[in-house]
Amino acid sequence: MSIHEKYMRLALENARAAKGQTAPNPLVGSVIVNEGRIVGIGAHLKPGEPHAEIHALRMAGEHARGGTIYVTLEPCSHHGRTGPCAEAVARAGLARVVVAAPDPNPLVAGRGIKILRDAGIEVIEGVLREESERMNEVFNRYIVSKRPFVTVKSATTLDGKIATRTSSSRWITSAEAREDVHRLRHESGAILVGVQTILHDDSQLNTRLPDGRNPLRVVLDSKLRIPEDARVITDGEAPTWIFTGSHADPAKRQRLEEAGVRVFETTGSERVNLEQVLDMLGSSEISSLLVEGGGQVIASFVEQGLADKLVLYMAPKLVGGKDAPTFLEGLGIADMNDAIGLTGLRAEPLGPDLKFEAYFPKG
Ligand code: AOF
Ligand code: ZN
Repeated sequence: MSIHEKYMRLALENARAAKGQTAPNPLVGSVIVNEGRIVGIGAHLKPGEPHAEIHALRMAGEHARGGTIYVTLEPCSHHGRTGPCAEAVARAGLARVVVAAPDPNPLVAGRGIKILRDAGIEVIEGVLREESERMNEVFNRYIVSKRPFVTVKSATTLDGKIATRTSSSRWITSAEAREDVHRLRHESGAILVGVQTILHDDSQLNTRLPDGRNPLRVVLDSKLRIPEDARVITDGEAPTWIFTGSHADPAKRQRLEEAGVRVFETTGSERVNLEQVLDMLGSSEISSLLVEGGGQVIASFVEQGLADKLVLYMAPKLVGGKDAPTFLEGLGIADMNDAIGLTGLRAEPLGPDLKFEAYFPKG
């Protein structure tokens, strides 16, 4: 491992430590090294608070002068909630800046690097770039599209079933896999299901982890069939938003709103318009959305090219049955040559189960 990779790895580790608390901002870490000694370390912890480089510069003080700063993301050039880091780095008299990935934020996008080079500072780009980009897959999608990064999550048997032929589904996967799901919820800005899932399971859609934070709960319910005593309405664990189509009962809508739920009517169709849902979430700075089902809702996201990533837990169990459901319903693909090709497939054991992660083709 090169010396640059060694320090960049430390910066990445620091950045990652804040996973789940920086949204909609990226995860960013920074390390300052002078004459072979680490003189400053920083991470971005929360929107509105200083960027990683600023924490590291403050720690380094005068020891920054003449040193090298490692940053996992191109230093910013804009006046946002905080000042431009590229200028702060230049002022502190650093000799060299090592950057992992460029900042795709249209307000930055290369301008940070330019400020540094114009100030006569040596800039080395691309050290552990892929790792930084993967760490910020959510931010990278949100900051250019202003829509959340959409992760579809499901849990199946080894023959791909999400329930038996009689709809029995509890529990398919192990406690280890279920804990991982709660970590995913903790890291997500919002969690989304169709009303069918609420009718079937009365799901709470909360994070059951010590110190876990609950995502915003979103229910797609074109005709407002949700029971008024559903737990997502009465338990007060987290805000709940319901999206309907254009044919929802106004009296029921009013009662739900009086119970503290926000109800949004999407337009153009009796069905819920998913693009409008994503736009609304994005405009509320929700940068990541976890779609947990059911099979029809997942199929709608996939068919419309709105899913970014699949997370699938598979248990070494078989239930069989041609009527036992899978996580992807809808009409389905007719010709195998048209199958949806996922990329970047990774698998990891979780207790007795396997966790798969893969990416949908870019829509
Ligand atoms: C960095 N280092 O640690 C972070 C950066 O609203 P602000 O002022 O916090 O700006 C947020 C934007 O700044 C964010 O969208 C991204 O482009 C950049 N975030 N940049 O150099 C950091 N968090
Ligand atoms: Zn900055």
